[in-house]
Amino acid sequence: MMKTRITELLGISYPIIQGGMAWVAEHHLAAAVSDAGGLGLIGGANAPGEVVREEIRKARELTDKPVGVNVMLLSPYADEVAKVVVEEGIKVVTTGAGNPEKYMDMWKNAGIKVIPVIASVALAKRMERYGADAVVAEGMESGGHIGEQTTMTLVPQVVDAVTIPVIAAGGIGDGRGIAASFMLGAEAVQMGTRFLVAKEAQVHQNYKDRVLKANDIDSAVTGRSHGHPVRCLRNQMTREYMKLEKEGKSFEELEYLTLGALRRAVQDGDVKNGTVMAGQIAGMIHKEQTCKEMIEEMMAEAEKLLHWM
Ligand code: TUI
Repeated sequence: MMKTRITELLGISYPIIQGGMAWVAEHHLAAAVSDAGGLGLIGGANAPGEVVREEIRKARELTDKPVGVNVMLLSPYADEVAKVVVEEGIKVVTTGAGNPEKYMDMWKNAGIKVIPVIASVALAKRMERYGADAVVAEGMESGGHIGEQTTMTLVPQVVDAVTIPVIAAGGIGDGRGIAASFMLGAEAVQMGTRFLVAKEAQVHQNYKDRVLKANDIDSAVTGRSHGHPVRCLRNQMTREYMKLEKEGKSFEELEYLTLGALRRAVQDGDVKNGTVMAGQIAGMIHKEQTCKEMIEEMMAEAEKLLHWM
Protein backbone atom coordinates (compact mmCIF):
# COMPACT_ATOMS: atom_id res chain seq x y z
CA MET A 1 0.00 0.00 0.00
CA MET A 2 1.33 3.42 -0.94
CA LYS A 3 1.41 5.68 2.11
CA THR A 4 2.21 9.33 1.49
CA ARG A 5 1.63 12.63 3.24
CA ILE A 6 -1.51 12.96 1.10
CA THR A 7 -3.03 9.59 2.03
CA GLU A 8 -2.32 10.47 5.69
CA LEU A 9 -3.68 14.03 5.39
CA LEU A 10 -6.91 12.91 3.74
CA GLY A 11 -7.30 9.52 5.43
CA ILE A 12 -7.60 7.69 2.11
CA SER A 13 -6.31 4.23 1.12
CA TYR A 14 -4.99 5.15 -2.33
CA PRO A 15 -3.24 8.37 -3.48
CA ILE A 16 -5.89 9.13 -6.10
CA ILE A 17 -8.14 12.18 -6.16
CA GLN A 18 -10.95 12.62 -8.64
CA GLY A 19 -11.02 15.92 -10.54
CA GLY A 20 -13.83 18.36 -9.78
CA MET A 21 -15.21 18.22 -13.32
CA ALA A 22 -18.08 20.60 -14.01
CA TRP A 23 -21.42 18.78 -14.59
CA VAL A 24 -19.62 15.41 -14.26
CA ALA A 25 -18.38 15.37 -10.66
CA GLU A 26 -21.79 14.79 -9.05
CA HIS A 27 -22.74 12.63 -6.08
CA HIS A 28 -22.76 9.19 -7.74
CA LEU A 29 -19.23 9.55 -9.09
CA ALA A 30 -17.80 11.23 -5.98
CA ALA A 31 -19.26 8.57 -3.67
CA ALA A 32 -17.97 5.75 -5.90
CA VAL A 33 -14.40 7.12 -5.94
CA SER A 34 -14.39 7.63 -2.17
CA ASP A 35 -15.88 4.18 -1.61
CA ALA A 36 -13.13 2.68 -3.77
CA GLY A 37 -10.47 4.18 -1.48
CA GLY A 38 -9.63 7.43 -3.31
CA LEU A 39 -11.03 10.90 -2.67
CA GLY A 40 -14.21 11.70 -4.58
CA LEU A 41 -15.14 15.32 -5.19
CA ILE A 42 -18.36 17.15 -5.91
CA GLY A 43 -17.64 19.80 -8.55
CA GLY A 44 -19.19 23.13 -7.58
CA ALA A 45 -18.75 24.34 -11.18
CA ASN A 46 -21.25 27.12 -12.00
CA ALA A 47 -23.93 25.73 -9.68
CA PRO A 48 -25.66 27.79 -6.95
CA GLY A 49 -24.79 27.00 -3.32
CA GLU A 50 -28.04 25.16 -2.64
CA VAL A 51 -27.48 22.78 -5.55
CA VAL A 52 -24.03 21.94 -4.19
CA ARG A 53 -25.49 21.43 -0.71
CA GLU A 54 -27.97 18.90 -2.13
CA GLU A 55 -25.18 17.08 -3.97
CA ILE A 56 -23.13 16.84 -0.75
CA ARG A 57 -26.11 15.42 1.13
CA LYS A 58 -26.89 12.90 -1.61
CA ALA A 59 -23.27 11.74 -1.68
CA ARG A 60 -23.45 11.16 2.07
CA GLU A 61 -26.46 8.90 1.57
CA LEU A 62 -24.31 6.75 -0.73
CA THR A 63 -21.07 6.55 1.27
CA ASP A 64 -19.74 6.92 4.82
CA LYS A 65 -16.33 7.91 3.45
CA PRO A 66 -15.42 11.59 3.22
CA VAL A 67 -16.20 13.37 -0.02
CA GLY A 68 -14.58 16.73 -0.90
CA VAL A 69 -15.81 19.70 -2.90
CA ASN A 70 -14.12 21.59 -5.74
CA VAL A 71 -14.90 25.31 -5.75
CA MET A 72 -14.64 26.74 -9.26
CA LEU A 73 -13.50 30.30 -8.66
CA LEU A 74 -14.81 31.79 -11.92
CA SER A 75 -18.32 30.83 -10.87
CA PRO A 76 -20.71 33.67 -10.01
CA TYR A 77 -21.74 31.48 -7.06
CA ALA A 78 -18.22 30.88 -5.67
CA ASP A 79 -18.93 32.93 -2.50
CA GLU A 80 -22.08 30.91 -1.78
CA VAL A 81 -20.41 27.57 -2.41
CA ALA A 82 -17.45 28.61 -0.23
CA LYS A 83 -19.87 29.07 2.69
CA VAL A 84 -21.89 25.92 1.99
CA VAL A 85 -18.81 23.70 2.35
CA VAL A 86 -18.26 25.12 5.85
CA GLU A 87 -21.92 24.74 6.84
CA GLU A 88 -22.01 21.14 5.59
CA GLY A 89 -18.87 20.16 7.49
CA ILE A 90 -16.85 19.27 4.39
CA LYS A 91 -13.30 18.23 5.33
CA VAL A 92 -11.44 18.79 2.04
CA VAL A 93 -11.79 21.56 -0.52
CA THR A 94 -9.94 21.93 -3.80
CA THR A 95 -10.21 25.09 -5.89
CA GLY A 96 -9.80 25.71 -9.60
CA ALA A 97 -9.45 28.46 -12.19
CA GLY A 98 -8.27 31.18 -9.82
CA ASN A 99 -6.76 32.29 -6.54
CA PRO A 100 -8.74 31.23 -3.43
CA GLU A 101 -6.97 33.57 -0.97
CA LYS A 102 -10.11 35.36 0.16
CA TYR A 103 -11.65 32.12 1.46
CA MET A 104 -8.55 30.61 3.09
CA ASP A 105 -9.05 31.99 6.64
CA MET A 106 -12.71 30.94 6.73
CA TRP A 107 -11.88 27.43 5.56
CA LYS A 108 -8.82 26.99 7.78
CA ASN A 109 -10.81 28.18 10.83
CA ALA A 110 -13.42 25.54 10.01
CA GLY A 111 -10.71 22.85 10.02
CA ILE A 112 -11.01 22.25 6.27
CA LYS A 113 -7.99 20.89 4.40
CA VAL A 114 -7.46 23.33 1.52
CA ILE A 115 -5.87 22.12 -1.71
CA PRO A 116 -5.75 24.74 -4.48
CA VAL A 117 -5.24 23.59 -8.06
CA ILE A 118 -2.42 25.71 -9.50
CA ALA A 119 -0.73 25.96 -12.87
CA SER A 120 2.42 27.89 -11.89
CA VAL A 121 5.20 27.84 -9.30
CA ALA A 122 4.37 31.41 -8.26
CA LEU A 123 0.80 30.56 -7.27
CA ALA A 124 1.95 27.35 -5.52
CA LYS A 125 4.33 29.37 -3.31
CA ARG A 126 1.68 31.95 -2.61
CA MET A 127 -0.84 29.27 -1.63
CA GLU A 128 1.68 27.69 0.73
CA ARG A 129 2.18 31.08 2.41
CA TYR A 130 -1.58 31.43 2.81
CA GLY A 131 -1.81 28.09 4.62
CA ALA A 132 -2.72 25.59 1.89
CA ASP A 133 -2.31 22.00 3.08
CA ALA A 134 -1.21 20.75 -0.34
CA VAL A 135 -1.46 21.84 -3.98
CA VAL A 136 -2.55 20.11 -7.14
CA ALA A 137 -0.02 20.97 -9.89
CA GLU A 138 -2.08 20.67 -13.06
CA GLY A 139 -0.43 20.56 -16.47
CA MET A 140 -1.99 21.63 -19.77
CA GLU A 141 -2.59 18.02 -20.81
CA SER A 142 -5.76 18.26 -18.69
CA GLY A 143 -9.25 18.74 -19.97
CA GLY A 144 -11.19 21.93 -19.27
CA HIS A 145 -9.62 25.20 -18.15
CA ILE A 146 -5.84 24.89 -18.33
CA GLY A 147 -2.57 26.73 -17.75
CA GLU A 148 0.50 26.80 -20.02
CA GLN A 149 2.98 24.37 -18.42
CA THR A 150 3.06 20.65 -19.02
CA THR A 151 2.76 18.23 -16.11
CA MET A 152 6.30 16.94 -16.74
CA THR A 153 7.78 20.42 -16.29
CA LEU A 154 5.37 21.86 -13.71
CA VAL A 155 5.31 19.10 -11.10
CA PRO A 156 9.06 18.89 -10.28
CA GLN A 157 9.40 22.68 -10.26
CA VAL A 158 6.50 22.98 -7.81
CA VAL A 159 7.91 20.11 -5.71
CA ASP A 160 11.22 22.03 -5.45
CA ALA A 161 9.51 25.30 -4.60
CA VAL A 162 7.21 24.27 -1.72
CA THR A 163 7.42 22.00 1.33
CA ILE A 164 3.72 21.05 1.39
CA PRO A 165 2.83 17.87 -0.54
CA VAL A 166 2.15 18.11 -4.26
CA ILE A 167 -0.52 16.22 -6.20
CA ALA A 168 0.15 15.79 -9.93
CA ALA A 169 -2.61 16.28 -12.51
CA GLY A 170 -2.87 16.46 -16.28
CA GLY A 171 -2.25 13.55 -18.61
CA ILE A 172 -2.43 10.84 -15.96
CA GLY A 173 -4.69 7.97 -16.95
CA ASP A 174 -3.12 4.71 -15.81
CA GLY A 175 -0.60 3.12 -13.45
CA ARG A 176 2.32 4.31 -15.57
CA GLY A 177 1.19 7.90 -15.15
CA ILE A 178 0.85 7.42 -11.40
CA ALA A 179 4.34 5.88 -11.14
CA ALA A 180 5.80 8.68 -13.29
CA SER A 181 4.13 11.30 -11.08
CA PHE A 182 5.80 9.77 -8.03
CA MET A 183 9.13 9.89 -9.85
CA LEU A 184 8.57 13.65 -10.32
CA GLY A 185 8.08 14.04 -6.58
CA ALA A 186 4.28 14.04 -6.37
CA GLU A 187 2.62 12.27 -3.44
CA ALA A 188 -0.72 11.63 -5.13
CA VAL A 189 -2.45 12.19 -8.45
CA GLN A 190 -5.68 13.88 -9.50
CA MET A 191 -7.46 12.32 -12.46
CA GLY A 192 -10.46 13.52 -14.40
CA THR A 193 -10.63 12.12 -17.92
CA ARG A 194 -10.34 8.47 -16.90
CA PHE A 195 -13.29 8.87 -14.53
CA LEU A 196 -15.44 10.36 -17.32
CA VAL A 197 -16.05 6.82 -18.54
CA ALA A 198 -16.59 5.26 -15.11
CA LYS A 199 -19.75 3.15 -14.93
CA GLU A 200 -20.90 5.32 -12.04
CA ALA A 201 -20.35 8.57 -13.98
CA GLN A 202 -23.69 10.13 -14.97
CA VAL A 203 -22.33 11.17 -18.34
CA HIS A 204 -24.30 10.69 -21.57
CA GLN A 205 -23.17 7.63 -23.53
CA ASN A 206 -22.39 9.83 -26.58
CA TYR A 207 -19.85 11.73 -24.47
CA LYS A 208 -18.32 8.53 -23.09
CA ASP A 209 -18.10 7.12 -26.62
CA ARG A 210 -16.26 10.22 -27.86
CA VAL A 211 -13.68 9.73 -25.10
CA LEU A 212 -13.42 5.97 -25.68
CA LYS A 213 -12.86 6.50 -29.41
CA ALA A 214 -10.57 9.54 -29.17
CA ASN A 215 -6.99 9.38 -30.39
CA ASP A 216 -3.91 11.24 -29.13
CA ILE A 217 -4.49 14.41 -31.17
CA ASP A 218 -8.26 14.66 -30.90
CA SER A 219 -8.36 17.53 -28.42
CA ALA A 220 -8.10 21.23 -29.18
CA VAL A 221 -7.73 24.31 -27.00
CA THR A 222 -10.30 27.05 -27.47
CA GLY A 223 -10.17 30.48 -25.90
CA ARG A 224 -6.39 31.05 -25.93
CA SER A 225 -6.86 34.43 -27.65
CA HIS A 226 -8.83 35.86 -24.73
CA GLY A 227 -7.05 34.22 -21.82
CA HIS A 228 -9.55 31.45 -21.07
CA PRO A 229 -7.94 28.36 -22.60
CA VAL A 230 -10.21 25.31 -22.44
CA ARG A 231 -9.23 21.86 -23.73
CA CYS A 232 -12.00 19.80 -25.29
CA LEU A 233 -12.43 17.20 -28.00
CA ARG A 234 -12.66 18.61 -31.52
CA ASN A 235 -16.14 18.98 -33.02
CA GLN A 236 -18.36 21.44 -34.86
CA MET A 237 -18.29 23.76 -31.82
CA THR A 238 -14.46 23.90 -31.55
CA ARG A 239 -14.10 24.43 -35.32
CA GLU A 240 -16.57 27.31 -35.29
CA TYR A 241 -15.06 28.79 -32.11
CA MET A 242 -11.50 28.70 -33.43
CA LYS A 243 -12.53 30.15 -36.78
CA LEU A 244 -14.21 33.11 -35.05
CA GLU A 245 -11.25 33.47 -32.69
CA LYS A 246 -8.93 33.80 -35.72
CA GLU A 247 -11.23 36.52 -37.02
CA GLY A 248 -10.58 38.40 -33.79
CA LYS A 249 -13.99 37.99 -32.15
CA SER A 250 -14.10 38.91 -28.46
CA PHE A 251 -14.83 36.61 -25.51
CA GLU A 252 -18.28 38.16 -25.17
CA GLU A 253 -19.07 37.53 -28.84
CA LEU A 254 -18.01 33.89 -28.53
CA GLU A 255 -19.76 33.17 -25.26
CA TYR A 256 -22.95 32.11 -27.01
CA LEU A 257 -21.07 29.10 -28.39
CA THR A 258 -20.08 27.81 -24.96
CA LEU A 259 -22.81 28.97 -22.59
CA GLY A 260 -24.57 25.86 -21.46
CA ALA A 261 -22.62 23.84 -24.02
CA LEU A 262 -20.92 21.61 -21.46
CA ARG A 263 -24.26 20.70 -19.89
CA ARG A 264 -25.66 19.93 -23.35
CA ALA A 265 -22.79 17.54 -24.01
CA VAL A 266 -22.76 15.83 -20.61
CA GLN A 267 -26.51 15.51 -20.07
CA ASP A 268 -28.13 15.64 -23.52
CA GLY A 269 -25.29 13.92 -25.37
CA ASP A 270 -24.89 16.74 -27.92
CA VAL A 271 -21.28 15.98 -28.80
CA LYS A 272 -21.46 17.96 -32.09
CA ASN A 273 -22.28 21.43 -30.79
CA GLY A 274 -21.64 20.87 -27.08
CA THR A 275 -18.33 21.23 -25.22
CA VAL A 276 -16.75 17.80 -24.78
CA MET A 277 -14.07 18.64 -22.21
CA ALA A 278 -11.41 15.92 -21.93
CA GLY A 279 -7.67 15.70 -21.49
CA GLN A 280 -5.00 14.54 -23.93
CA ILE A 281 -5.01 11.17 -22.20
CA ALA A 282 -8.40 10.42 -23.80
CA GLY A 283 -6.57 8.58 -26.60
CA MET A 284 -5.48 5.97 -24.07
CA ILE A 285 -8.85 5.25 -22.53
CA HIS A 286 -10.64 2.35 -24.17
CA LYS A 287 -12.88 0.77 -21.57
CA GLU A 288 -15.69 1.56 -19.19
CA GLN A 289 -15.11 0.19 -15.70
CA THR A 290 -16.35 0.82 -12.18
CA CYS A 291 -14.27 3.28 -10.14
CA LYS A 292 -13.17 0.37 -7.95
CA GLU A 293 -11.92 -1.59 -10.97
CA MET A 294 -10.09 1.44 -12.33
CA ILE A 295 -8.43 2.34 -9.06
CA GLU A 296 -7.38 -1.20 -8.18
CA GLU A 297 -6.02 -1.85 -11.68
CA MET A 298 -4.05 1.40 -11.77
CA MET A 299 -2.64 0.99 -8.27
CA ALA A 300 -1.51 -2.58 -8.94
CA GLU A 301 0.28 -1.37 -12.08
CA ALA A 302 1.87 1.62 -10.33
CA GLU A 303 3.03 -0.43 -7.33
CA LYS A 304 4.60 -3.00 -9.62
CA LEU A 305 6.47 -0.33 -11.59
CA LEU A 306 7.69 1.31 -8.40
CA HIS A 307 8.67 -2.09 -6.92
CA TRP A 308 6.46 -1.34 -3.94
CA MET A 309 5.02 -4.83 -3.85
O1 TUI B 1 -10.32 24.67 -13.03
C1 TUI B 1 -9.83 23.79 -13.70
N1 TUI B 1 -10.46 23.24 -14.76
C2 TUI B 1 -11.71 23.59 -15.19
S1 TUI B 1 -12.73 24.74 -14.50
C3 TUI B 1 -13.86 24.49 -15.68
S2 TUI B 1 -15.37 25.35 -15.75
C4 TUI B 1 -14.98 26.52 -16.92
N2 TUI B 1 -15.52 26.37 -18.11
C5 TUI B 1 -15.27 27.26 -19.07
C6 TUI B 1 -14.42 28.33 -18.85
C7 TUI B 1 -13.81 28.44 -17.66
C8 TUI B 1 -14.07 27.52 -16.65
C9 TUI B 1 -13.45 23.55 -16.53
N3 TUI B 1 -12.24 23.06 -16.24
N4 TUI B 1 -8.60 23.33 -13.42
C10 TUI B 1 -7.80 23.89 -12.39
C11 TUI B 1 -6.94 24.94 -12.94
N5 TUI B 1 -6.76 26.07 -12.38
N6 TUI B 1 -6.23 24.87 -14.07
C12 TUI B 1 -5.57 26.04 -14.20
C13 TUI B 1 -5.91 26.80 -13.10
C14 TUI B 1 -5.47 28.11 -12.78
C15 TUI B 1 -5.08 29.01 -13.76
C16 TUI B 1 -4.68 30.29 -13.41
C17 TUI B 1 -5.47 28.52 -11.44
C18 TUI B 1 -5.09 29.79 -11.10
C19 TUI B 1 -4.70 30.66 -12.08
O2 TUI B 1 -4.26 31.92 -11.78
C20 TUI B 1 -4.92 32.58 -10.74
C21 TUI B 1 -4.24 33.83 -10.37
O3 TUI B 1 -4.95 34.73 -9.90
O4 TUI B 1 -3.01 33.89 -10.51
